[in-house]
Order: sequence, then C-alpha cells, then structure tokens
Amino acid sequence: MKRRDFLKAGSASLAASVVAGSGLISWAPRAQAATINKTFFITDGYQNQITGDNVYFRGFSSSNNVVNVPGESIVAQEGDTLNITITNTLSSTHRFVIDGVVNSGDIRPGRTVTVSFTPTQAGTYMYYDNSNAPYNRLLGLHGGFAVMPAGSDNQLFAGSQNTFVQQQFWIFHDIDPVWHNTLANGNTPNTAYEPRFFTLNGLGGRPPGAPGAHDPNIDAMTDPRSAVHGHIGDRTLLRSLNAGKCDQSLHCHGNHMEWLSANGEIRPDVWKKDCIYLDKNNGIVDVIFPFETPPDAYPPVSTGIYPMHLHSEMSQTAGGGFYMFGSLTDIYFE
Ligand SMILES: [Cu+2]
Repeated sequence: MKRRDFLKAGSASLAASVVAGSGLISWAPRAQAATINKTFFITDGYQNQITGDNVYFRGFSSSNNVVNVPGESIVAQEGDTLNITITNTLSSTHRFVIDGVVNSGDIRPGRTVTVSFTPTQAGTYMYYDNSNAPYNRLLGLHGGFAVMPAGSDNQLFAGSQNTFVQQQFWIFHDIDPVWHNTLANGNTPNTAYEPRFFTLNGLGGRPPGAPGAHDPNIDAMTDPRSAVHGHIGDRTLLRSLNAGKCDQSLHCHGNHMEWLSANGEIRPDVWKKDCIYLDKNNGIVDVIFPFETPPDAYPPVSTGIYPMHLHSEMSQTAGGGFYMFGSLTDIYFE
C-alpha cells in the first residue's frame, strides 16, 4: 500500500463533519436529535517510516482500499441515534467498542455488522477494538468519539463555564514495529515492548528542512487535524486521547491549558497548567487552549508559533534518533 493511500483522510459523511482542509469540527446546536450514519472498513496495510522500517497497521478505514490510523473522528450530540456499520475485510475477528456506550461483539472475517446506539453523556471517548487486547488497539484500530451536550455548541458538558469556540482531536500513539510485524504474521508478541515511533493523529513531526516538512499529509506539525490555528480569544477544546502503551505528559507553549477532565471525570476545579498527564492505554483528557495574549513575552505579542509536545524525550523521536519526528505539533497565533 502506498503511503499516500495510507494517509488519505476519510470522507466526511456526518451531520457534524470535519471542515474541509482543517481539523476543526464545526458544530451547530440542534433542538432535535439527529440520526448519524457512518461506515467503517476494518483494513490493514504497511506504512513506511522515516527510518526505512515498513510497519504493519490495522485501521477503521473510510474505504476498503486505505488504512486510516486513527479512524475518522465522530461527533454527535446527546440523544442522537448513531448507526455505525463496520465491515471486517480481514481474516481475523474484530470489534467496535466505546466503553460504557456500545460493544459490537465479535465481527467475524468478511462480516458486516451495524451497531445502533444513543449516547446520553456528553464527553470525549475512544472507539477501538478491545479484542486480543491490547494488540488490535495498538495496531491502529482506534479513533475519537465526542458527544456534545444537547443544544450546546461551546461546552464540554452542560453548565461548563469554560466555553470554547472551536474544537479538535489530538490522538496520540506509540508503536513497536517488532510487535506490529509479529502480529501481522498471526503471532503473539513475546518481546519486551519497545516503542520506536510516536504519532499524533497518525503522523510524526518533521523538523524544518527535513523531507516532507510542511507537507500536511506527512508532517504532524502541519497536519490540519493536529496543528491549532486561532486569533486571540479563539478558545480551542483539545480532546486528547492516548491509544498507545506509554504514559505521556502533554505540554503546550504560549498559554497554559485549562484542564477540564481526566478519563471521563469532570475535574471539580479547573486548573491552568502547562503540563498535563495523559495516561497510557486509553487515557483521555479534555483541555482548552485559551489563545490569550502569551503572558511571558515582552514587549507583548499577539501572533507567533508555539509548540505542543510530549514531555518524554523518546516520544519526540522516531527510531530512537530522528529528533522532532515524534508526537508534536504547532499552535499558531494568527
Ligand atoms: Cu516544552
């Protein structure tokens, strides 16, 4: 499979869809619940890494000839009906699961299953395959799912004082190519977990001057799903999920983040922090990047580019040595 196909974004088919050319999710509140239909194909393929390694992945994909890791994000509103149709094109059994919300049960090779459900609790979730855990999730069978409060377009949950004007998903992942390629052959890994690649929304960064730098199909620092763009006041909700096996610490420059939730729990007090812990194995935090005038610049500035990166050194690399090819992106004050 060609890298370009691998990275191809799925087409948006939802009531609330990803704005073309941007990672921002547009959302108009509705008085009435809607029905959202979505189709995924469970597919597999190889992705060539900057190190030359060819690594096996599986994904919830938009068609049967691409592999999307992560799968396309889904946004719904409390009370909506979701009909998710999943076709398993592989020769192994898989599932579509959102903890506490829906579980497809086993989807056997070649089978198509539709799950229907009505989310009732606003928040950020991961959809993933919990079969042969954790391997299918690690291979790439995961994606983001958000539920907006009924009738709201600017809150994580009803009554939240910390409103936002735009939102996007940050889905982090770490990859041990030995494990992936062992699983590709139908075997169970028996080596220590050794992550070599770290991604944000499926991509690593590219430092300036490196091949692929500033190519939004390759570079997590440019990918519109990941890079954050705003003017002063464009408060941005970042639904941050960790599909990998490594604990991480999210760090933004420019502004502190308003920390609203951890692993599905609303925090009783909203702390403003520059670093926020993100648990391994399906950890989720919701934060707002406030796009305030950066407090530490003198003379004061209103424009500039600030990094977001993870605070484990290894996560900023690929292959243990390619620095800035890991999980990072940029925040643009425009
Ligand atoms: Cu930093």
